[in-house]
Amino acid sequence: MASSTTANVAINTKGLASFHEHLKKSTRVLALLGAGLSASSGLPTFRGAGGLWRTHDATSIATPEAFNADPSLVWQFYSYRRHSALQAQPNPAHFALAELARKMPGFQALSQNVDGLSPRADHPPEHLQLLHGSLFDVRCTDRRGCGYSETNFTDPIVPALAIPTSGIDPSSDEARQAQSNQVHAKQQGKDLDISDINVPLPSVATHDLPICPKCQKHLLRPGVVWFGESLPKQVLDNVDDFVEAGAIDMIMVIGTSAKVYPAAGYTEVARSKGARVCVVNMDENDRPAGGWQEGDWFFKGDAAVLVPMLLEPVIGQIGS
Ligand code: BJW
Repeated sequence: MASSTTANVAINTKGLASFHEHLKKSTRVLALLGAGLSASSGLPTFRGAGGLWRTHDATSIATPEAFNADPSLVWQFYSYRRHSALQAQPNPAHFALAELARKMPGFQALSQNVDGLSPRADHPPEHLQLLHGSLFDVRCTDRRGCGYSETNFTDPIVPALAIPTSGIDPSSDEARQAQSNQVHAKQQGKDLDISDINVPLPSVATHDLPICPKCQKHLLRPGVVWFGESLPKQVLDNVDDFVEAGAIDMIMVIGTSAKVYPAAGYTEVARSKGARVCVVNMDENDRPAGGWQEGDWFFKGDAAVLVPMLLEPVIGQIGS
């Protein structure tokens, strides 16, 4: 079978042609998005290399139990993630999917990512379902009464959760240069990588963590979906409405290990509505939930390179 290679991708040209033919005929398409979509923006994935935060498996911190046991540690993890996400830029795959949403009214992206990069690529919100919430939503931990929630991009969200910096000798040339450029003292040092166990983690007292401004009693928590918690009802309803509205031509499964439910199960839901499956992943072992079927496509490589190429017949060439 004819194939060609470019940076970090192996392209099966016969598969690409048949994918393009199918895409051009498609009107109702789903995309299930995972952490691999943002990998080339510099954000780590959950599983495999990069899935460790200090000594902790990242998925073990993403639980209500971990937050209840050690809210300071969990908030430090999320403060680091908020800071990293704000430093990162959307990559060509985020922009390509956003453009597809503008060009194809029957396209819905179901994103497991909480990093805010799809919204920052101007992905139309009515075509983007944030299955696992957002790092930039926070809400009161009092589930019974308060009900407070807000969107919050402040970095750090409270001073105690600032990412520690290396600090610079104030008498150094670097510090003098920073002062003459009117750089704030806090910005003079380099961020320390507190995901590295060799970098000391400052201790943060519980009373210095974000407190709910409404009840002024309970802690705020990140507005993400942890294991054992329900996905946002409105988001689930929106996906159900799309699925119930008719046949689905295709689901693209991009940069996800497809191990977490109910998200992973949408591939089989789409198949039950007639969809063909296209997987974009660095790792051919990360199969779609339910396994491979005749007629599926698999494109191995970096989503940031492959997705714009795959969508080009509908979206044209996009700038980065
Ligand atoms: C690249 C690349 C590049 C790298 N280009 N590719 C049915 C069966 C069994 C269990 C359950 C079930 N239904 C529900 C459950 C329980 C549970 C669950 O799924 N457990 C599984 C582990 C088995 N699900 C839940 O608890 C969910 N809630 C729920 O169902 O409520 C009702 C209920 C409760 C209890 C019982 C029954 C029902 C909630 C799930 C919440 C998941 N939350 C997290 C954290 C979010 C907050 C945060 O970010 O901190 O979501 S966990 C984590 O995993 C995060 C991710 O969104 C999610 C998926 O990870 P993803 O995106 O796939 O990342 P990776 O790292 O796994 O994969 C990256 C991929 O990219 C790899 O394939 C790479 O090869 C690839 N890649 N670079 C292309 N450049």
